[in-house]
Amino acid sequence: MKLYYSPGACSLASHIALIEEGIEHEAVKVDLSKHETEKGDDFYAISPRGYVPAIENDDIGFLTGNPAVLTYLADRGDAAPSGADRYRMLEWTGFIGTEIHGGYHPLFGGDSDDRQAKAKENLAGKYRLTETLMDGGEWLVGDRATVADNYLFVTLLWADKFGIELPEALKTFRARNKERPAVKQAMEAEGLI
Ligand SMILES: N[C@@H](CCC(=O)N[C@@H](CS)C(=O)NCC(=O)O)C(=O)O
Repeated sequence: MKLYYSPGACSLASHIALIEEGIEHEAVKVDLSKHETEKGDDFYAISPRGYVPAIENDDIGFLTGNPAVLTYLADRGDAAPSGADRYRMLEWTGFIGTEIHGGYHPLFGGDSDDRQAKAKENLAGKYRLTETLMDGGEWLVGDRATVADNYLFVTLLWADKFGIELPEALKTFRARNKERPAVKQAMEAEGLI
């Protein structure tokens, strides 16, 4: 399987899943400022949407979009919960993608100071809500990490970078995730640690 990624971008969540599930893969680095792969190929020609993560595999062809890619990867291994928890995992990936990841756009896009300050406030509120919904649990769904945790974790690395106020439980969650072997390996592979 091929994974198109950019170091520290949301594609890190998929990278963690690939490693954790033991899925053989080739990670292809994309420079998002130029939309070019490390070999100099035009990324828009590979993926018209121009986003990472994107994966390529015989059974699925080309697939993009965090919720779809993460669920596909979870299903390829044994990390996808079943029953009600599967829908909870999808509920979280949707929430993280739209409410949290989407909330970073003014910060990534270098909007005005005022809009960035509002974005930070908004994100702090979403993280407080996340803490409340986690209700003291260690993971978002059930009693082990799922791909939704990978995605939340990646956004918490961004929170650090942009100085977003975080509840203690999410700081602990971030530290706990940093200790997962697959997280360490993926971060190393992306040159983040
Ligand atoms: N809706 C997409 C968004 C993914 C996304 O925003 N990826 C960022 C990196 S975290 C990206 O590739 N940005 C490149 C661009 O905006 O052209 C998804 O869920 O996968």
